[in-house]
This record gives sequence, C-alpha cells and structure tokens, in this order.
Amino acid sequence: MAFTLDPLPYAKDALEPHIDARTMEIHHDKHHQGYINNLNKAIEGTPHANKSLDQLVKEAGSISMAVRNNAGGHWNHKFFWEGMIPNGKKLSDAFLKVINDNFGSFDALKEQFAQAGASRFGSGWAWLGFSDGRLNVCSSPNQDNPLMDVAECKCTPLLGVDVWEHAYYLKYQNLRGDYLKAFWNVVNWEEVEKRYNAAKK
Ligand code: MN3
Repeated sequence: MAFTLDPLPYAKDALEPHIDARTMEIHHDKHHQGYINNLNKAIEGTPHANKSLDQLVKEAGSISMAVRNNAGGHWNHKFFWEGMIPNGKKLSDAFLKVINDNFGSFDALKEQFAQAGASRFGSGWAWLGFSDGRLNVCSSPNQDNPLMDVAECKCTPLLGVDVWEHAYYLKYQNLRGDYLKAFWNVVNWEEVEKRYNAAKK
C-alpha cells in the first residue's frame, strides 16, 4: 500500500512568526511529499511494499539507502508536524518536574537541545528522547532517527526538530541557533507528554 501525505494539523501560517508560512508550504508540500513519492517508488514491487512505516524505520540497517532515507524522511516529518502547535502548548507542572529531575532545569534542557542541533554537521535532526527510564537529548544525521537499528543514540523520540537548512533558511538564513530558539514557542508539550507517558509504560 502506497504511503500518502496527511495535511498539516494547522494552517501553514499558524506557526508565524516563529516558522514562516512559505517555509511550511515548501517543507510540507514539496519536501515531505518528495520523501513519500521516493519511498513509494523505492518499495514498489519489493517485499517492503507491505511493511508499515515503523517497521521500515526499525529495519533501516538492512534496507537500501533509498528506502532508509525516504522512510526516515516520512517518519521524521510526520512526527515533527505533530510536535508543534500554534502558540505552543503549556508545559504541565508534572512534565516540568520530569524535565527538572532529568536535566536540572528547563533552561538546561534547552541548552543541551540547542547544542545537539547546532553541532550536527550538515543535515539532520535533534531529539528529546526517552530510554532506560530517563530523558536524553541527541541528534541524528540525514533522515535517520533514534528508532532505527543503526542509530548511534537509540531511544523513543518525544520531540524532534529538523535542522536541515530547508527547515529554516528562508527566514533565518545561516542562523540555525535562532531558529532553534524560536522553535520552543511552538512546541506542543501536550503531545510530548503523551508520547512520554506511552514510552514509560
Ligand atoms: Mn525537512
């Protein structure tokens, strides 16, 4: 069964001014759609055609680079859109406590996350994840993610941010750090906490 692109869960200009409408339009309609088209092409007529997206991601190490990159691209973008919401969503006291227990403070988490995103050379993703009962921050190259069998940092992702230039260049140009700072204004903490509670079980 071919994969298809879901509409964004909000309007393209809904994350303004932090993420501009034109970037969202190109990113969702062209880039994300492109990963899906290429994924469908790469799996058509192969034994992978009947696998779920999660399954393809888990098997990343034993599938072709075309399937790995595009399955990762589809998974990561879907997760990215769902992790954001207009005006952000307030961090609950319960989840703030989890962050404080794991990182010392919310600012310390932000700092580690910014560091992970800034130090990822070239294109990739920064992640807040959960593994072994703890929250962690890491990054991955290209369209890899922490669920892949080949991941350097394996965990259940709770929040991910795209640090490919196409995610921020129109508005922020070379200032990846400013984009990463602005990202906090649109995080859907309710969704992150839901993911955390599911991962914890
Ligand atoms: Mn992208």
